[in-house]
Amino acid sequence: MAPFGKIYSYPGNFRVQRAQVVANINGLEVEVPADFAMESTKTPEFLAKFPMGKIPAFEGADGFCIAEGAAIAMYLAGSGPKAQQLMGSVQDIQKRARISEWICFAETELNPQVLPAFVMCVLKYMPFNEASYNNANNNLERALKRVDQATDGGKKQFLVGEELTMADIMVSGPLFFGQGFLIDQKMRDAAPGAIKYLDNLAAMPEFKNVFGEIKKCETRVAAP
Ligand SMILES: N[C@@H](CCC(=O)N[C@@H](CS)C(=O)NCC(=O)O)C(=O)O
Repeated sequence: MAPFGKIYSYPGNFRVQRAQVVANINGLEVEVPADFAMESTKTPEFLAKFPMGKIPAFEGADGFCIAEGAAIAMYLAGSGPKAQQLMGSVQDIQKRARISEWICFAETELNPQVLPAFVMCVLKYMPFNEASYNNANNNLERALKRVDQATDGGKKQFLVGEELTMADIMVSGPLFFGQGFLIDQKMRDAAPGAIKYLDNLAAMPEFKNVFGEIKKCETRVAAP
């Protein structure tokens, strides 16, 4: 298989893991170089390709460069034989819109709720702010209930239609990640259908091969 491209990132980044799930489904060889160093994102060479200086950042074997985790995953989804399954067919504009709705949901209703606790309480890069912590957790609980409802209490295996799409891949990434430190037993008990849906996805080889065993915390991280 000829390499399709590289994604620059530190290891264990759920935005990259989602893209790897998509690449594998489409049979695309995408490398995540092990020698990546965060400092390299501020070099003139990196900034020339990725002006925000952030990761994940994708560089194609053909020279095409694109940033933003969701855009990278969507580019990989559209670049192989499973494009229609993952993104919906161009004829079925409503299905495509529904998949886009869930992609936007993941990026705006899940990622920003999961990350504050990680940055403030796990990495401790930012000072703890109780209001932001509580606000993010309340919004995350609300979003989990939305997933619970959309999957009919975990009875539906996929969010859109009867097969795996980008909706499931994008939504599950931050929730798999969040279960390790924030989505604790109490939060899981409030949205059991959403958790059943996630457990079903996690057992699929497409996810298991990339995310491995999903870690689940008993109690959420708190103020340091
Ligand atoms: N909107 C971007 C955000 C990416 C992001 O915030 N990346 C962080 C690491 S997780 C980063 O590169 N930070 C370096 C910086 O802010 O200079 C995406 O969804 O991909």
